[in-house]
Amino acid sequence: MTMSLRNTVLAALSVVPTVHSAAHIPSVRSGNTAAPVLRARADCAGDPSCTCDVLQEALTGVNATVFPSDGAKYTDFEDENYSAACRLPAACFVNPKTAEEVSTVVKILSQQGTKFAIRSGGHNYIPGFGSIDGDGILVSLEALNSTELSADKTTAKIGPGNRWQAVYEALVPEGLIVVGGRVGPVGVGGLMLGGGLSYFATDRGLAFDNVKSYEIVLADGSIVTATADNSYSDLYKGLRGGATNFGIVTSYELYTFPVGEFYIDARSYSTNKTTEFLHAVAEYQQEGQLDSLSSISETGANILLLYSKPAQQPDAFSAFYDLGSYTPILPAFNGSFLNVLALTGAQFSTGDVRTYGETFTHEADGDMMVALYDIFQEEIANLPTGAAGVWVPNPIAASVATKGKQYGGNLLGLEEVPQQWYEWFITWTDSTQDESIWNISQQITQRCTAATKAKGVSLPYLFMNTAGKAQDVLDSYGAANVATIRKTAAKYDPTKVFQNLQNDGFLIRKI
Ligand SMILES: Cc1cc2nc3c(=O)[nH]c(=O)nc-3n(C[C@H](O)[C@H](O)[C@H](O)COP(=O)(O)OP(=O)(O)OC[C@H]3O[C@@H](n4cnc5c(N)ncnc54)[C@H](O)[C@@H]3O)c2cc1C
Ligand SMILES: *[C@@H]1O[C@H](CO)[C@@H](O)[C@H](O)[C@H]1NC(C)=O
Ligand SMILES: *[C@@H]1O[C@H](CO)[C@@H](O)[C@H](O)[C@H]1NC(C)=O
Ligand SMILES: *[C@@H]1O[C@H](CO)[C@@H](O)[C@H](O)[C@H]1NC(C)=O
Ligand SMILES: *[C@@H]1O[C@H](CO)[C@@H](O)[C@H](O)[C@H]1NC(C)=O
Ligand SMILES: *[C@@H]1O[C@H](CO)[C@@H](O)[C@H](O)[C@H]1NC(C)=O
Ligand SMILES: CC(=O)N[C@H]1CO[C@H](CO)[C@@H](O)[C@@H]1O
Repeated sequence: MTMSLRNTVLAALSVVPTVHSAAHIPSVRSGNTAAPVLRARADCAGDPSCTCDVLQEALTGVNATVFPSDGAKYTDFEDENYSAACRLPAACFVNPKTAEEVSTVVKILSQQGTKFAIRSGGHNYIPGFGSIDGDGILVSLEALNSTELSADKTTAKIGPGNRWQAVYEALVPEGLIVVGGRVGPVGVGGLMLGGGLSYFATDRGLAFDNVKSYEIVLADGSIVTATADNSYSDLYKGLRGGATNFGIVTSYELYTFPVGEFYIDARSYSTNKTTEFLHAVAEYQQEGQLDSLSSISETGANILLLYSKPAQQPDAFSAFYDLGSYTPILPAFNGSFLNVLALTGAQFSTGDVRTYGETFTHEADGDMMVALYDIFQEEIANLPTGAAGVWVPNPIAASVATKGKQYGGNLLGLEEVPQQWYEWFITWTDSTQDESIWNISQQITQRCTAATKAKGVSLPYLFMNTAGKAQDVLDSYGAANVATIRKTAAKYDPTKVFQNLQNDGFLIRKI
């Protein structure tokens, strides 16, 4: 690249001011100041590797690094994604280390019209969401990994590139915690955008119901802070459902709360008890879950009974105690939240495993749960050799919807009833099986959804964090919420950078 190209790039970048002030009028409304400079830019004419060079030049001397496909660390970056089916060969990886560097990256991608994908923890299962192949660039946020407590310790600013493990390791020794993921290795960035299911949902709603402010880089490169009551309050509200439709979030400021010891009871029930077990889950939803200190989570036959105070067999879990024999994973104990993470994190290996799953929702109903499990068993009997299925009901209390409303409202359109958010997934290793597994997955969702509709217990909501590639997640929030997301996207991204250049995602362009 020539010196004049470098100067042109740097000049272009310095023209657009970065905006920190919360009270500032959104710069997108005062016209895109970058536009005149665009004509003088180096024109990559859609060639992503040329854009990689432009990024490299612009970021020389700052902290971010661009990893070209022949670079030493390229493979490390490619391999970050959880599902091996999502480890795609981007034209290059760029890892900005500050919000300013993210802004530089967004301006260049926008100016060059180059396709891109955004990745935080890489745990999304859908190829092309947090990954992109050679026709685009992956913006990898893992260096935005700080966790900073406010001076009065009532909030923590958490970078999207964190894994929850690091967040909790920073907060729990202070006697504090935030509403976040249940498993240590999972990323912050994507989980927070989809809502975020934690062990505290019954008591405190979803993770994003507990955000005080978002710092986000918009399409024109401006860096804005959105809160419930500043001039970006519409953007703040939009981010409680609208996910990747507005920009790249560079920090989540979450309310903290005190945390002490938990009663931790991890056990597994024999598969020949599945019918009784699923009825116990439904019974827990009607009674035990009303005790908002309790939560249960499952992965296949393993279940974690968690109570957010020291206890001895709390009544909330009596539906499970009544089931009789089980195999303890560990004898029940009182322990810290970091003990909980050590237990759950160990359940998820990565290696070369490909993973894909989908979701659907219905009102709590034990018989329905058994019928759905039977459908799943029938379908996974058709899986090709080497593939396996895991069935994960997530019992959601009515209070999750209520708390969301109390904490400022979100755009998910949740109904205030006890409900099941299913999460099920398939693991395999042979890439030639990808298509047949995606097909079987869609078949499972279709059959299960039809069964819940036939019984009149279907709910429209689809949980973004566990949804499949063809599922209409935004549509499931209802027409009024879709209209809000559409309007907010049009206001903050009038040139449609995140609609048209973003590789894939739950985007408003699709509906
Ligand atoms: C083992 C495992 C355990 C899980 N446990 C939970 C759980 O307890 N609770 C729960 O709610 N979910 C859970 N999930 C689901 C999880 O929330 C999603 O996989 C989520 O997408 C992970 O976020 P990420 O940052 O790792 O993903 P990524 O794949 O990096 O990102 C997901 C999506 O968000 C976009 N994105 C990411 N960061 C940003 C950003 N900063 N700005 C704009 N767009 C961005 C990406 O482009 C992509 O479309 C789990 C998943 C796995 C595999
Ligand atoms: C590089 O990172 C350091 C530490 O985070 C920061 O102080 C410095 O300002 C960054 N440099 C640039 C040019 O962004
Ligand atoms: C955070 O990111 C920086 C830069 O990539 C890295 O050096 C550091 O090890 C990371 N910290 C954690 C806790 O992962
Ligand atoms: C169920 O499985 C358990 C353990 O695998 C076994 O001990 C028990 O005999 C089985 N019960 C029936 C009725 O098959
Ligand atoms: C946890 O601590 C409580 C209160 O000290 C105690 O009553 C209970 O027996 C303990 N539970 C376990 C499993 O040790
Ligand atoms: C998957 O489904 C599509 C659409 O129905 C079909 O065209 C394709 O042949 C299927 N592929 C496999 C491997 O089953
Ligand atoms: C984050 C993660 O799971 N990374 C893994 C991706 O896959 C490679 C190759 O199998 C592993 O080495 C990484 O640990």
